[in-house]
Parts: sequence; C-alpha cells; structure tokens
Amino acid sequence: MITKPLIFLGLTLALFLLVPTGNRVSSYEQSSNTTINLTNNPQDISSDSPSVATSSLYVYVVRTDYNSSANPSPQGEIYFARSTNDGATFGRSINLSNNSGQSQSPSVAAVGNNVYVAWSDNGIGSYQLMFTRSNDSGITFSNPIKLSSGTSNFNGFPLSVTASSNNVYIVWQDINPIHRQPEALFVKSADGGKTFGNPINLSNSPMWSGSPDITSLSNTGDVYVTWNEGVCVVTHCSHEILFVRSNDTGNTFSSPIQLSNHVAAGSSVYSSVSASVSASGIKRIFAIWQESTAPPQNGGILFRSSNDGGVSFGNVLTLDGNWNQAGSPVVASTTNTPKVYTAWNDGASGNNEIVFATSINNGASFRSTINLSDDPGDSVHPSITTSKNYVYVAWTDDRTGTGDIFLYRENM
Ligand SMILES: [Ca+2]
Ligand SMILES: [Ca+2]
Ligand SMILES: [Ca+2]
Repeated sequence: MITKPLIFLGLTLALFLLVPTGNRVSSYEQSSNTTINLTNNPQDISSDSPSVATSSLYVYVVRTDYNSSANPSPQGEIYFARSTNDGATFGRSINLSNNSGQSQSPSVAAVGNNVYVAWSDNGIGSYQLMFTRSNDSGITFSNPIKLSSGTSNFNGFPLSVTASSNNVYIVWQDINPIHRQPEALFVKSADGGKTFGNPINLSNSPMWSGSPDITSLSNTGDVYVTWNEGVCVVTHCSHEILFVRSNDTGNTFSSPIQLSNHVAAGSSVYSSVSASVSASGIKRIFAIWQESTAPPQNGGILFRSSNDGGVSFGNVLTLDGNWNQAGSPVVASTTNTPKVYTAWNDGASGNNEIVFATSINNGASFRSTINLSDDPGDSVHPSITTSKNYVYVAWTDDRTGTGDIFLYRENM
C-alpha cells in the first residue's frame, strides 16, 4: 500500500511549490535552522538565565527554574539538560543545586567528557559561588562545592566559567570586605575541577567592578576576561569596559586595557556594561558590550576585536545604533573559520526580541541582523556558543505565558 505516501508526497510537493519566495529572510540561512522549546513549562514553573556549551556532539544547557507553587516561597534551582545529538533533542533535566536557598545565574563549560557548572547561591545565608563537575558527559555530577570565601550580600551576582584541557577558569563579581565595592574575582583549577587555587582579584580597585566574563583558548590555555569598571572624570562617574589577558594559564594577568571610551563616543553616552568575550584558536579575540545613553537607559551594542591575542584592539563597530533598549549582548567565535556570531535582546518592537548577527570575516563587518524570537513574548538573556558544525543561541521567552528556554540552532 504505497498510495497514501504517494498522495502525501504529492501534496507536500504542491504545498512546497505554492510557498511564496518573496522578501523573507534569505532562505539559505533559514533552511536548516531550528528553534525548540527546551522546557515546555507548566504555568507554575518559570525558567530564566540559560547558559549553553558544547563538546563534540553534546550540547549542554543550564538554567534557573522558579516554582511559584513551592512552599514557603519560590527559590531558584539550577537545572541541567543535555543533548547527545547536536541539540536535535534533549533528555530529562537534572536539579544540580537542590537546596532551600536561592540558586541562580548558572554558567556552563565543557571540554572532552567533562562538564563544569558554576552558579550563585545563598543557601548558607549569603550569596556564594558554587561549583559542580561531571566527568561522564553530564550523566552524573559531583556534590557542589563552595569556591568563594566572602560574605557577599549581593542579590546574587554575575559569573562565567570556561575550560581548556584540564584547566577550569571562573570569574565572578564579589564584594571587597574593605571598601564594600564589587570586584571581578578569578579562580582556577588545574585538575579538572577537583581542587581550586586561591582567588585572584583582577580589578582590585575601590570603584565598582562588575559583570565579569571569561573565555580561554583550547590550544594554548590563554585566558581573557572583561568586566565593567567604575571610572570618574572630574565629577562625572560611569562605567567603562576593561580587558585583561593571561598567557600562562591564568597564573598572572596583564594590566587592563580599556575597550570602551565615553569621551570618544559622545557626551550622551552614559555607561558601558554587560561585556562578553570570545576567542578563537588563532589568537583572535572578540568583545561585545552595551552602551547606554542617560536615563531612561536606552542601549546600543558595540563590538571590538583583536588579532594579536589581546595586545591591541581594532576600531569600535556599532552593531546596534538604534538606542532602543538593546542589552545583554553575547559573542561566540569558531576555530578554523572566520565566522563570528553575536546576539542580544532589543526592545525596539515594544517587547524584547533576540537579535542575531553574523560576521564571516573575523568581525571586520556583520551581516544584517535576524530576529530569532519574533513573538509577542518577552525574549531576553541570550547565551551563545558554537560546535564544529553549529551555532546555538539559548534565551528566555515567555511567549507561552511563563518563562521557557528556547534554543536556536543554525548550521554553519
Ligand atoms: Ca536552591
Ligand atoms: Ca572594584
Ligand atoms: Ca519577543
């Protein structure tokens, strides 16, 4: 009985031929791209702040889940989900934090069979940096350990984890007990996350030093970090983006380079924040950040790259100059190709959308942006990474009425 399949094939072919090929986003880019809802939450569960990493065919996504029907109150938990088939499908999620405290802001990194997850947790009364590792590609995880030693009472804090060979590197924002301002702290493991050295204070300034991001080169173990630093000129104080590099696997760091410059950008610029950094295997470094005009905080997205391992940086590119509340920019690069991928959330449409832009020339220029979310829901907090064949963007979206994590995959 092959009649039905043939009819079906005929109908499919007819429908395909009827599809207009007008001025939609270029079909060569859309043809093999997929977007899936990773969480499909019931209405009393809300997910936020995804982080995505890959190793070989594996794709790992961590997130914070809030259960609004939990008693006594909804406390965030860190959930982990993995795909073994390039992100086509995902298995059941695991609760990595599983405590009565607020657990949030997770970050994931992967190398070989190892998966590393860090997050911010106030389960012991003040927010601390927690860490767990898997040595079996995310099937099982170690008991979480505490890596911070302060008693920060921040309402959580941003952090980022990266890995190269047996080295695990983490940066986070923590309070300095002397001047009570945040610093960008760094800690390293040289044994696959079993033990960690003493934290290094990368910013070490009496000003606000926040939202650090980190990346590393897989072939050399070089480490690159950005954060935003409070800078005062005469009586005006704001934030600028600083960058440091380490060429000895995180044992020592260079003096900071300032990537942003308000004076050059114009007097209307208010602050440079939310930097993200990526590096490829040929010492190319890509940094992206948000610049805000004076309140009401309308954001634009700026980008800058280095081709000498972060010794110097090229001109500043404006990726989003509409100043329509663009924020949370992220960047990912690729080994052995000149492709660079960026994403951010943009409020121009009235609700936030996830905007995606590709460069095929090592960040010298970018193609037109693509709207990945394109829905009436709030679409925010993107995370981005690449594997050998794909680029992935995960984000938070409440198009179904509660927060879900969506994952976009594009064939490179
Ligand atoms: Ca918790
Ligand atoms: Ca500081
Ligand atoms: Ca949206």
